[in-house]
Amino acid sequence: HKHTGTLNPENPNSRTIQILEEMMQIYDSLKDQWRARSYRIAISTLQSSNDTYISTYEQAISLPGVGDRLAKKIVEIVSTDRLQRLEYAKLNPKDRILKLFHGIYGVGLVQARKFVAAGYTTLEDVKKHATITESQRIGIERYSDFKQRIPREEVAKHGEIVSTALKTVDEKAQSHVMGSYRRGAKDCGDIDIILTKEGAGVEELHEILEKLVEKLFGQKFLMCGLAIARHDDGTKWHGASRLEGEDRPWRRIDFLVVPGEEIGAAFLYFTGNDVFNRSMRLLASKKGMRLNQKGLYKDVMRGKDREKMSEGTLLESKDEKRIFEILGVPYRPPEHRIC
Ligand code: DCP
Ligand code: MG
Ligand code: MN
Repeated sequence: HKHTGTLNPENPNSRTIQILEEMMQIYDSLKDQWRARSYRIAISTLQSSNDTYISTYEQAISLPGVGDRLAKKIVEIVSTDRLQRLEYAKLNPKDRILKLFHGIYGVGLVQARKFVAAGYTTLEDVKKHATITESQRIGIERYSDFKQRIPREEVAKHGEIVSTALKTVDEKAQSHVMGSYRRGAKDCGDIDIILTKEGAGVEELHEILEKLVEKLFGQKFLMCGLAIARHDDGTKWHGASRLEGEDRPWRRIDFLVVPGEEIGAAFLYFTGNDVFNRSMRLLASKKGMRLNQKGLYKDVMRGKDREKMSEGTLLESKDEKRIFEILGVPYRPPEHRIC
């Protein structure tokens, strides 16, 4: 095979071409002639668009021989410099099994490695033979449900059901759908919801969460609880919810309980994405400040190994935009918070 992409670095699409060629060769070797052919056509189209850098979905889909799926792949390559599908195809069988196990709700990399080392190769093996928690068992039984992306419109419906139920628990409490939904994603991995109430402290909010969860179980909206973590910096509740209908998939839903005073910092944290959050925290620490899901602080005292000695003085926690301002960076709307 010719690697025209690497041979012609003049072409602004040479990186895209290179990755598409690798993918095409994999389809060739899998004897998937139909896919290999559509990749071949897309590659030759890109090779002849020598003067235009194809970087958006609209540009890609307008190329002859490029359909919806390939256009999305091109956008993925351009924006992340890689193609997940290709990386998966390049994994060896052992790593594929590791990835499968690591994808079980509540199973970390260490435990997934243990399952592989024990010789398990399927989810059934793990369910039958490994010692796992009740939540992990549900994670296996609902594996394919939890792996499916959730259409944006459905996330909105779950959000409305929660907010309606919440009003009956406490009419002053509020819920907000966060995560990838707030960033405008057209589908989401799970449903992230902040629960808050102006002026309420942690104890009151815990009570609200408890009543809300009970109510939503009663409505047969919540299907199971998976984890609850009570922290001083907000309680997290993990579970699964489902729209009405037996055959509907279970969706992963996360509640984060946030005191009204900390709503700005919590919005920033729970909107993400995670890489953007890391970059904001790094920026804060470079400026001698500290950012977490409760607020932005200055004068954080650190010991000799940079371990934290004190929280420092709170600069801002209520107003998301002010946090950007104090950090000296232009406000970024949620849709642009992807690194
Ligand atoms: N978060 C974070 N660091 C983590 C996990 C989460 O900063 N290790 C924050 C940023 C995320 C938000 O919490 O955007 C919600 O976490 P999710 O795992 O639900 O991620 P997203 O909602 O961003 O994406 P997805 O559509 O996959 O759920
Ligand atoms: Mg999410
Ligand atoms: Mn989540």
